Amino acid sequence: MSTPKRYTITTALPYTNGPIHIGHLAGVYVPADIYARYLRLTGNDVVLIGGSDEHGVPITIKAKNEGVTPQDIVDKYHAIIKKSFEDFGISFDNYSRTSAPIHHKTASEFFKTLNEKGEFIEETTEQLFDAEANQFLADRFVTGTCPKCGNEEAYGDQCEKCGTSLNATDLINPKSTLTGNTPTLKETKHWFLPLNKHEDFLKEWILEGHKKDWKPNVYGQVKSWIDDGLRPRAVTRDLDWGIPVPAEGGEGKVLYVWFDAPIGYISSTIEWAEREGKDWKPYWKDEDTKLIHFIGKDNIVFHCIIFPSMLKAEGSYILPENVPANEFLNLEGNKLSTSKNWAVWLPEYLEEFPDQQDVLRYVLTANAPETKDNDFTWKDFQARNNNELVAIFGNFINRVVVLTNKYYNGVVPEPNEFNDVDLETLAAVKAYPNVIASSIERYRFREAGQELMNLARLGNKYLADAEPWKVIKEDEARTKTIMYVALQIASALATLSEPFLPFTSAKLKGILNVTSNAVEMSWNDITEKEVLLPAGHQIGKAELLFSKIEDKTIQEQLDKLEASKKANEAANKAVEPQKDTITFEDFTKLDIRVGTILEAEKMPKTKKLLVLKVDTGIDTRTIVSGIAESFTPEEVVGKKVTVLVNLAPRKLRGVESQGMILMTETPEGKLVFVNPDDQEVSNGLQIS
Ligand code: B3M
Ligand code: ZN
Repeated sequence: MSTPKRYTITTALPYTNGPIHIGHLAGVYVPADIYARYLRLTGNDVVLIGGSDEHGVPITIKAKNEGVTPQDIVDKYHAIIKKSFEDFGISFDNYSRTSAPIHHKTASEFFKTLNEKGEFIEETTEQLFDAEANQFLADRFVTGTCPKCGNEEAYGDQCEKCGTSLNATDLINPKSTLTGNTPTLKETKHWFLPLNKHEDFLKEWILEGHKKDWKPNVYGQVKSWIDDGLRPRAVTRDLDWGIPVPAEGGEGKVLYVWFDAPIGYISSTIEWAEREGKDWKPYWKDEDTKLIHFIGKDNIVFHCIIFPSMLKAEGSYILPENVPANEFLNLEGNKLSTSKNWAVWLPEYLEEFPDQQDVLRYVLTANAPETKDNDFTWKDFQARNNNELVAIFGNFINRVVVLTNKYYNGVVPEPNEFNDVDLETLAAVKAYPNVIASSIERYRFREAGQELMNLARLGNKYLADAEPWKVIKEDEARTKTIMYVALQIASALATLSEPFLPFTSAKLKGILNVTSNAVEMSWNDITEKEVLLPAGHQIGKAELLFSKIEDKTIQEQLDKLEASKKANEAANKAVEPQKDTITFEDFTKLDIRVGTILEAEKMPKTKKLLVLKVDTGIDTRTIVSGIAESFTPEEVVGKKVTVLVNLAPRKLRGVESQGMILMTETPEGKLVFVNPDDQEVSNGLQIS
């Protein structure tokens, strides 16, 4: 196995304007965590860096909408996000935030260095301006049509549809997201990073240097941008939320969020090193260090073109060795969306599936969007849990532990002669660390996770074929050998599962009693050591590692999504257009009165009709109303209602209806009595 190295592993800094969901976990944090845990287990010097991205327009917009300060927003979500990462076992060495003083200092100094070196162009140009909001419009303050792909909802800094990075003035038909106004142009001064100046270096470094080892999706995107030609890019903004521009003429301006955020990786490393009494510099400046950025595909341009150009311009930093960006995860066939609440939020997941972090980690790894967008479905989640984690991994471990306790009081037996199957099995186990490692080192985490499951499969099959529960009746010596072999597999699983299923691994190590230094194993020991779990070693009692997920639980999740879908449809459903104008005389023809329902019963042999007795104030009369699918008779008795009393009587199923109760129907199809105080009744619903 390769000699130990130093690794700086960074993970995209999430915007602190909401909690995180399965898409974030699958695309960035689970793969980064698997990678970091694996590298630590194989003896490397690893720092896994994370933090919250607390600047930028989305945060100021959210604050504005909620009537609070941007600081309130970031404080709230930083705490929530940080906790989610801890809960899901993302093993950050440091999780910082870009509002931290160390970050402001690091980013300011970085800017000053580039400024002093003459790496920026200072230019006064006309930028989009919203006069009503008295605000320059960049980034998410402006939307318009993408000049590249025609997407009508592109933002001022990027089109999320085609991924192109844009300047706000590139947008066709720009609109302010603050007021909806069409912006005007106004002069303002900014600092620009001339990306064009770095084009040759980028071509040589990526297009020639990383053609083979970068993922095709990443390489392809980078190539198309470079081929299009790079242009200077503003790295400052006219905003009041962010890091003040540390230069003359920078008053009232801040650093562009995408300028400061990646420097956050450096600040977070410095914060960590200071706490640990280490020197941060080798992690960012030593040529032998491998810098790896884990990100989602929408961040490729920033990590492969802009940030490397900044690092190169500064001059003393290393460049990323690889940027294994993932594609997107969808949920039940639709794009994950915060605004549509089409997501599985991590805090909610944990409430509904307590202690089942590893199940989600496993499923997200098995379905990771590594080479193309991929779908998360609850049915697949259930199947992977029940058919793989429970039926294979959990079942194997449970059998081994239960039988060892039953036959040998939990003491690993002394093996007797190994037969061919035993020897082949033991040899196969020794091959797994390399097989899994090779997948992980090539950023193929899906494959790696499946190989781990294959090892459990091997164990499960070995036991099922060897049938120690039968053999014990006639051959005790053979049973000992079988159980010994099975215990070696269990022990390998305890170590090799750690990167993928850290909570399960810890539990399993506890059960096998291998947490003391004497027996604890590193990744490579599995291949190198003759014996993993020695005869005479005492293991603990069986505990369930995974439990079956029932259909009912899955249905609840599907129902929740269905409710989100309905709510969205309702929000999007246009109200009925207005009918033709009527005269006041027309209106006065209607005699509408307040009434009270006195009695109600179902019309026999119908689904929809209730026969009501209504006190109209004039009389008590019979009204047949089609509300039986929304109300039981008991529910409506005593209700005050609005009644059209002079509607010509008509017979329904032989009963004469003498008027009409006014109702409205919500977009979900539920009938509601007309009562404008009712929260279910929204403006524009027709009374009929
Ligand atoms: N906050 C964008 C995102 O969450 C951004 C990443 C910054 S990484 C330096 O997708
Ligand atoms: Zn586009």
